[in-house]
Amino acid sequence: MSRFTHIKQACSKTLYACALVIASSNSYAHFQEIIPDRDFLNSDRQQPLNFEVRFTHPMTQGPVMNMQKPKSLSVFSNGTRSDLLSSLQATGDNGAQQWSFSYQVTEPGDLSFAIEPHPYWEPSEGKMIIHYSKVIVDGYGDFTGWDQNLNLPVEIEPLTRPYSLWVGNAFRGIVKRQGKAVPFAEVEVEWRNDGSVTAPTDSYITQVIKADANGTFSYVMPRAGWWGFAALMDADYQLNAPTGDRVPVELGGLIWINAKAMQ
Ligand SMILES: [Cu+2]
Repeated sequence: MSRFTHIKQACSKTLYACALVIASSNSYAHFQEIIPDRDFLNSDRQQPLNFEVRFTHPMTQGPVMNMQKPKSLSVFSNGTRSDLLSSLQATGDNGAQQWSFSYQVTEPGDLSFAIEPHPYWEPSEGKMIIHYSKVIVDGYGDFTGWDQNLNLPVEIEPLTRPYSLWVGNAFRGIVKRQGKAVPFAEVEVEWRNDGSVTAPTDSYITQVIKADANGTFSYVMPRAGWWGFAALMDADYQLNAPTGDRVPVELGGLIWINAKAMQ
């Protein structure tokens, strides 16, 4: 999945950047990012959480794909769901639209933020892509709710508490589709590169793992920062591409995990 060269039309930054990517990489993956400025809240005089939302290739730091306003954006906490769509602000330049939003937390309890983007047409792969993405924030050390399923069509259910992790910790999860574990599901992993690491070969850009017979996987995070885990599978339906053709659909269930250095 998503292992084909990006063609120029699909890259929306500059042609120069795309040409570099085409020349240097034919095996990097799309990831729907939803990244907060921190993964914990610990003081009662807390500033709002600020999120960046974009569709990109994290390990190669781009290109950024143009992203329509998402279909849904929600926060789940203490058994309730709140719609955050109206808080989204468009950012980014023309042709590479991104989004941001802020959220003021008012009570203790883990917060699960989830986004459903509109299907993205990827001409180089001949398919539409929908990545359901989530990230979980520790709300004042309450530690309840982090393992709740959000009933996304494809979802990674964390077996490891998905925040306050050290570098070298393993992240474990179960890949689920419509609430059921997916045996041997494919999971792609990328580090959200800050520019400090260059992959020695293209094969290092996206790590690829498979879940076991119970849909469970594990990955040890070797570096501080944000890690994206994307469980990928083909949808059992097709969609109309902008070309007018009926095309296959790639579904992704993503979770973002932050690891901190122990120092
Ligand atoms: Cu792309």
